[in-house]
Amino acid sequence: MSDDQIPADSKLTASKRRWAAEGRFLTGRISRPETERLPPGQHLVKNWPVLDLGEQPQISLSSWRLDVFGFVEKRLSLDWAAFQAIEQSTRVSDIHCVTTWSRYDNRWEGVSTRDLLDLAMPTAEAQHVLLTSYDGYTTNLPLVDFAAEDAVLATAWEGQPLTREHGGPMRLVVPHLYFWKSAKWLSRIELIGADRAGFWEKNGYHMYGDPWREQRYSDD
Ligand SMILES: Nc1nc2c(c(=O)[nH]1)N[C@H]1C(S)=C(S)[C@@H](COP(=O)(O)O)O[C@H]1N2
Ligand SMILES: [Mo]
Repeated sequence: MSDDQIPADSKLTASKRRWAAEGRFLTGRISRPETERLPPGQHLVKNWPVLDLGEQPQISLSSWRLDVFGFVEKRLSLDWAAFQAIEQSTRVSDIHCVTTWSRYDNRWEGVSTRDLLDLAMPTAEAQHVLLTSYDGYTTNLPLVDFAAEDAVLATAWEGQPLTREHGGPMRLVVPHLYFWKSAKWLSRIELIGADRAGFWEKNGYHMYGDPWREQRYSDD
């Protein structure tokens, strides 16, 4: 959605203006010196490993939905056509998996998380995000990290539709956190106040997961 389609006095414009005034998502967290491109304890791979809980759900585009709810001014329940109608963005970023592999320069296409948030309009209470996927997987992260400039709800990788094994038809990509935060087969985005642990976070992984601080496990 471009700004010129929005009436000047709409709630959306007001909310965007409020975010800008608060500098809410301008954390500077994602810019790193080039010398720090490979985080500590990581090694580079050229392939793209598949990691998940073992069940890879098959979701037809006709039954696919994305629900956004919780602390938002406008709840969303988007079908595939509605999701495609949101402005599409391209982002190139690196993957860092907690199992120590990293993969550079992945080209993602889809909806930037900021464009989605512009539609849902988080309220002031919203501080964290709890994600739920079609395979039952859950994971959590702060709203400012979900809203990072290079975070994308990806439907394509390297110009091709995202394959089922990598989370197609749509997965989250939040490149500045370990890849377990990037939920595959994403179905529900809940805006919450206090942080709540997801699947791996309940099983010993770190609540935040910053690769440059090696926040792999909860006691790191
Ligand atoms: N829905 C869902 N998303 C998930 C997972 C999962 O099991 N289910 N695994 C996570 C983990 S631990 C990693 S490392 C990445 C792996 O993504 P990939 O298989 O595309 O490399 O997906 C993350 N997202
Ligand atoms: Mo992982």
